[in-house]
Amino acid sequence: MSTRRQFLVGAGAALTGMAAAGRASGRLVPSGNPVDPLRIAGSGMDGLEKPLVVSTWNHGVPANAAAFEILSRGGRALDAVETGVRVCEADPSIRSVGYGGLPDREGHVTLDACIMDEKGHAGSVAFLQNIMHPISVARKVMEETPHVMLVGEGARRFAVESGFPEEDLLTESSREAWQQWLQKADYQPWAPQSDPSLQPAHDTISMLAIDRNGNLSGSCTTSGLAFKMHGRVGDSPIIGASLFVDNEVGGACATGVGEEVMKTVGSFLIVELMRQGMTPQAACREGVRRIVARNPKAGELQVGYLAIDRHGRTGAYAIQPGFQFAVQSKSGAELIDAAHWDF
Ligand code: SD4
Repeated sequence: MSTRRQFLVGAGAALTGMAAAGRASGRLVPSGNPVDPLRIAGSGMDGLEKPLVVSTWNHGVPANAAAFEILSRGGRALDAVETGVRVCEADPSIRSVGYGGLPDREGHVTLDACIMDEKGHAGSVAFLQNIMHPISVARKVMEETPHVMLVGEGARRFAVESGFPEEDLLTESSREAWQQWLQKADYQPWAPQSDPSLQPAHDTISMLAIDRNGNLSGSCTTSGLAFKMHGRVGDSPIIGASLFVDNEVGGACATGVGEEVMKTVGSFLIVELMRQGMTPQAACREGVRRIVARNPKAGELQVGYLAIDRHGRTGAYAIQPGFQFAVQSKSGAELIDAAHWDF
């Protein structure tokens, strides 16, 4: 199996690399025997490289840079994964996360996020509106309440009481995209894969980091599927689906059609497979295989998994071509095309 990689050195080069990634075809060499995931060799970084941060899609490059700044100073993985994804939450040009996210079919931006630390503590928010940084609210749920998950109005109230400002997250360009969608109002929440003009709608950021002490944490934040039903919540705030971290084993995270990830409890599955000895790459591939095996329409959907084990070995696998993940360590920053299913 061969994997296309782009090495990005320094901030300027990172941006050049991101632009190039946007132009890339995303085509990859088919990935081998689909029935024996254990035969897939590990790929990604060679392992034992700490600290290390990985995240989904090309917007992971600047997010990783922010996270790595913390890790390289000896900081905690938890701080890194929160700080890293906040970069995307605040960026209005990223129309799938936080401020500027595409709204639901009624025009409301509703956000989902979760976070997990090295001790197995977890926090999450779902269907949160008017708060730019759901990942930080999720962390507060984890650290300052006896609960794991707050949703909707309760989550918003908790955020405001915790000092988060309320703001309108619907940007002009996302409003225009919604109004254009309304002209047909064709309800196909997974359409972005088949409609290239909506590709940016499908780009949740999930991040995993391992710090100098070998501790793991993960985060995930999204505005969810574009033009979804009001009230629809995907995998992104569900611990075990979009994200799972076990310090003794590793971590896994997801992007793509959340319904498929939830039905297979994808990230938990991948961590458990790594516990049984699979490489991160083989485990991600098996996560994809479970979806493909039970859903005859899987070829029309995208789900991408990314995993890291406690040694710092990484792996990624997607249903379709086009899924990229960003890696940063002291060796530099990379944007890598994930392997994909060979239908
Ligand atoms: C969801 N998993 O809401 C998210 C969407 C996503 O890349 O990841 N898009 O189902």
